[in-house]
Amino acid sequence: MKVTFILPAIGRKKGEKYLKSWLMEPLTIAVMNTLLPEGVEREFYDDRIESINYDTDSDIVFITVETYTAKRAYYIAGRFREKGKTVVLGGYHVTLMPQEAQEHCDAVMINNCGDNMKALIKDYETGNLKERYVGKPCIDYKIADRSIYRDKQKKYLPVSLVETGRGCYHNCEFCSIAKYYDSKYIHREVEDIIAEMRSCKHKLFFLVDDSIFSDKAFAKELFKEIKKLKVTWTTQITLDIARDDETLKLMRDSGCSMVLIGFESINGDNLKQMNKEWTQRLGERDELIEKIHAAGISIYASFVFGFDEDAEESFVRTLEFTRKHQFFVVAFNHLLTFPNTPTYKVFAKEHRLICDKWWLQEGYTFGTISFVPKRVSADELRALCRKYRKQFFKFSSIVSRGITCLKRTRNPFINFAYWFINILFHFEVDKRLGIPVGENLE
Ligand code: B12
Ligand code: SF4
Repeated sequence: MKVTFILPAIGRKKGEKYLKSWLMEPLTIAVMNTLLPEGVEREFYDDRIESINYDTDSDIVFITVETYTAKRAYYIAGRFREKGKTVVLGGYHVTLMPQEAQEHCDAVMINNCGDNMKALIKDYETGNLKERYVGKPCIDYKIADRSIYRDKQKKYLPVSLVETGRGCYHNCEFCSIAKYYDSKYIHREVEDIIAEMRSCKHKLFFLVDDSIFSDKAFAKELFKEIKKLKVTWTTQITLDIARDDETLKLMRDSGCSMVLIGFESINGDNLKQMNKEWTQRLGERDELIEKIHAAGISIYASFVFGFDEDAEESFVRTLEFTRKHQFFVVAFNHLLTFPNTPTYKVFAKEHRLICDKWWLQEGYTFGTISFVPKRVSADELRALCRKYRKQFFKFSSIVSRGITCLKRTRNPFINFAYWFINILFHFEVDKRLGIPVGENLE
């Protein structure tokens, strides 16, 4: 019995390499590898960096699907099915759109794998494969087995990805995580996380949780243990962490040097529209940011444009805000109508979707707006995102923020990361835009 794992790529511009900042180790594959029963032979193709062998002698092909990779995933699934292989699809997009995915494979797995991985293998071996396996939020492994991509590790960015929990207890309307995990949060055992971190090659960690602070007691215990490892790490948090001085200190002392915060918008009405107005109740936003910075932790600030109040002045004000706080790095993304989220449903009801299934649309490119914004046109929104990214990542801005960041943290890893990431993003502003989704990958 042999299985093949596939991580599909988003797409590539003709003659160009895959976007460097997207090339992180595929933790999803390591976790699925861990959940396979013993005795099953396995192999892995990473579509971002290598060609897929469609003539493999595997019995089952497991493909992980995100919304941006759905078109490519369905193409790969089709090629394997032509060769008579059994194809199983799973992941975020499949959980959001199981009906659609089912048309392209023999079985779908919805939500987390859990025991379903073993059940599916058994069903296949006994000729009883079901069309649908439905899991529930769970984390059921001790240490993710990365041996499946050890031979490719050099091609990934030198960061180890580890998950400490899954889900988030907030319910922002545009968010796939809120929908996937039904606004619930679960976490792993601290001793498993620490053992996994010890086993990782790179001592710079990205803890991939969406909200590591969802269970305060757990977070505090974890930070105390991470401190003993003497590593540097980063994660995604919500601003409420800054209200808890003790946790903030524990975080800093354990090696946390940068956090990604999804501010999304600085406009109160927009925050209300996305059900994230709770961030306004936390207290003075500027003060909370200052507290995080004063603790020696840098901020990767993420903003989303395209909500109903957004026009050019939102970009101007947001740029001023990012300059005032001299953020480590920012993302100026446009709103994405991810399938089956409340945002998607509202836009569909208001007949504002330019294309229902933009992720499968012929000729769709990364950065294309898939809905009709209220105060600007779709093309203007796209152009504004580009214009203000360019402003933030121009060299004079990189140098001035770099000096501030140098003063904030003495950590050499983070100082190196600052220059590396900002210069990379400077060049990637235009590289990202227009990547044809699902194209130029053979
Ligand atoms: C790390 C990460 C990244 C890394 C790269 C990760 C990588 N693949 O190399 C970086 C920072 C580069 C990145 C970039 C992007 N990301 Co990202 N990322 C994540 C993050 C935080 C963790 C992913 C992870 O490793 N999870 C841990 C694994 C173990 O969990 P899992 O993937 O859910 O897998 C479990 C199940 O889903 C299931 N499963 C998954 N696949 C399959 C397949 C089969 C066959 C089966 C049976 C089961 C199964 O089994 C697993 C174990 O239970 C997630 C959010 C999150 N917390 O998961 C977002 C997330 C996946 N990213 C997202 C997005 C949108 C992006 C970008 C498009 C952002 C952008 N605008 O540039 C890019 C696209 C990059 C690309 N695909 O090439 C979205 C996807 C939403 C969606 N509907 O598809 C997510 C969910 C974030 C969010 N808040 O919405 N990302
Ligand atoms: S806080 Fe972040 S992860 Fe949680 S629901 Fe909102 S956008 Fe999603």
